[in-house]
Amino acid sequence: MSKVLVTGGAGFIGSNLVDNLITGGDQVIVVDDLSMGLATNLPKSQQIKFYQKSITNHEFMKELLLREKFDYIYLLAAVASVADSVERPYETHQINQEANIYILEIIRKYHLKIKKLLFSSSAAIYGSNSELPKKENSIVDPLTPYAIDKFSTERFVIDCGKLYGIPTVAVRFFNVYGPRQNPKSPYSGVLSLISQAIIHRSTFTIFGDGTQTRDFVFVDDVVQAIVLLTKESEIVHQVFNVGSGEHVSLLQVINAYEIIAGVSLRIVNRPQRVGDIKNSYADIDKLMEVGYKPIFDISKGLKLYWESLKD
Ligand code: UD2
Repeated sequence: MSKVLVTGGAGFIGSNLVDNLITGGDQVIVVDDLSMGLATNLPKSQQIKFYQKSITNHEFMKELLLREKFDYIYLLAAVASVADSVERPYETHQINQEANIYILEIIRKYHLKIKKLLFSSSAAIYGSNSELPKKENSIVDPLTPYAIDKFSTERFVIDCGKLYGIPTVAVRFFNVYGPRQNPKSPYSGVLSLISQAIIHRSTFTIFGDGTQTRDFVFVDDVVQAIVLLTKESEIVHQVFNVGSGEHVSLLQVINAYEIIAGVSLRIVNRPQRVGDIKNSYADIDKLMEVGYKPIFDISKGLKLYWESLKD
């Protein structure tokens, strides 16, 4: 049994990870301010302790880290909306970078003996680089406060990990989707917005002509990847893309979803969003070399997602 900290553990990816850890017998401590997450996302279990706190609360985080002596730490808490980071660059920086550096600092200063710390970065760091598929050593071009914070924290986590002998790893998520994705903001993941439109029989807006492509990766595959990277002690101070390794257009995804849900979406077309990337998909060879094997293709993943929404 390991003791694990998951920041952002009540959120979309975090709560799916927590399910997996609980099943594996771990003791899990969740820190989440519920800005996007929901307490009801967490399974009812003696193995979980939940703190509704912001990771920017230094006093709380320091006390928690010194008291609990974690084996593994997953840094998933973030303001995930790129648009929000453009509106509030300083505030989102406190969460997306500063709070994470503080956690590293406590580990360094107090010589905490963790087995692995994983930081979740994003495909956003590749910015306008049009190279496809994106490799971990492709040129990065972070264009927004969100992407800048993700990239610099990634570097901190990896290079300070090396410098101070802290076992760390970072991952760059592509377009993650699946149960518990929150459709609350217009900048939420497109598949959560399409789901909403299907459920409420409302219109769905396609920005652009719908031929833009994305690497949609089902959340269970993401959980598989991040658990593998933390538990494998040999893997340190590296960054990995986390995607499905496949890419589909928005129109193809909509079509597949319509068949699964048995409905026809009412679609409105609007001009392409400013800064929208035309094509994005991950080269996942590096991740596959260490044992990752994506299990859910888009139609399998969409079916499971749709089932979870019907429940
Ligand atoms: C994703 C991430 C973002 C960042 C980026 C990196 C999500 C939610 N966002 O942005 O955080 O990491 O990748 O490249 O995972 N769309 C519509 N109608 C809608 C909503 C979206 O047509 O109502 C389009 C949108 O313009 C885009 C595509 O669908 O072309 C996917 O949009 P998204 O917001 O799900 O994800 P993305 O790739 O812009």
